[in-house]
Amino acid sequence: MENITIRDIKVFVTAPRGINLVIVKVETSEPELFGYGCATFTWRHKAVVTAVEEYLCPMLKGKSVHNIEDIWQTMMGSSYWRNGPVLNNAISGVDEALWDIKGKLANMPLYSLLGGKAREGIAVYRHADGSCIEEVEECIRELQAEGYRYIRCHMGTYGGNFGGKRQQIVKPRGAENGAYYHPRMYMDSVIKLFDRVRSDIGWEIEVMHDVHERLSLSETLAFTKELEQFKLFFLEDSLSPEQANFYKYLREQTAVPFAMGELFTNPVEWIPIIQNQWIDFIRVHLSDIGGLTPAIKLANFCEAYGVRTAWHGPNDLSPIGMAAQMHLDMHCHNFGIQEFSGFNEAEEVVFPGCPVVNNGYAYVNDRPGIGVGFDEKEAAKYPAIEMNHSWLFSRLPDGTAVRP
Ligand code: GCO
Ligand code: MG
Repeated sequence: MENITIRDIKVFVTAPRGINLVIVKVETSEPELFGYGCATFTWRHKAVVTAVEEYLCPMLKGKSVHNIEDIWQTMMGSSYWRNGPVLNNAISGVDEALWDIKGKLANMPLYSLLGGKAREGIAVYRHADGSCIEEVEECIRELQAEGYRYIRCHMGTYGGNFGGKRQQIVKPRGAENGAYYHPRMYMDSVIKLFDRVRSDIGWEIEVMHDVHERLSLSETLAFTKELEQFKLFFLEDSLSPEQANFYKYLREQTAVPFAMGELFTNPVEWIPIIQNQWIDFIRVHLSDIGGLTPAIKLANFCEAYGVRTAWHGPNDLSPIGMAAQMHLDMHCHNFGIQEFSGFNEAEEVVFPGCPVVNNGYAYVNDRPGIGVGFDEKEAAKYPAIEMNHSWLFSRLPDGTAVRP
């Protein structure tokens, strides 16, 4: 096989929908051959850019593009301290770009390179949110009209947080600013919401909900017991990764299916909950674990334990990252569902070849590799922005800072 080497690695930050996306481009010794990968850690994007430019690029220049596994392992070990979100995202950018290049060399779309299709379309779910039940229901109906059958339902976003206003939260004197929420009010509002959704909209749709790490073990237990009657497709991130082992107690006491993992960065976090079958869906954020190479292994590991995939698909993920995981969705037998946050018009211009959705199913294109391009000139029209971090400063009524 002809040796093709890495000539240069570039990083771009662009915000076509007001969210900083980080894209890595790996250029090769063949002028027309390059690949793109997603390295989006939007809340620390500058650190990811530095990691790629200052560490990975100098280390990888001149290396053969063919041996992705060797490059991945080398990148992982090269900082000695590893498995953190900044470096994993940087690694993912290079890793996905190398898979893109591999597909181009093979002249195959990634799913085909991985072994071919296990299905023809990718079932996706969308989010319905609003400030009251009626608004959420309106949103659900709009999504149904567009053909979606899986809908994640929220009211007041994560933690039922209405900026602390609607909940009449009593705070102590001198309480810090923050995104206040009240666990009991939050849980009650979600139960009311699902009660109405099932009676007004019916049982035809599959529903899910994201707790976003807002509850304690005992709160989650009580919550799931009440939720059982609404037959959720899954309940997401009821506990934080730091408490992943507590899933044991949930599993023993409730029939609600669990999805977990968008914050995972280290295999020690997912191995026990999969091996013990405490969760039903793995939801890692691909770039946060280091890209496609570890995700393929993780998906196969999950298959052995009957755990299905539901990769994280928020809007702080580039269309390249979304397409990369959709190739896994096409290929992996144990695919479950794909979260999808849509693309706006600007993203579709900046990233030609975005996956398309029709009647609740997503489709990747059949171009070689990941199949999504990156128009550098168009991207430059949407330079990096200062993002609003305020929602991340989550607090309990007495002002205690908690996970967002
Ligand atoms: C989800 C999520 C996201 C995260 C976001 C953080 O889609 O399930 O929890 O919306 O909050 O990716 O930046
Ligand atoms: Mg989530």
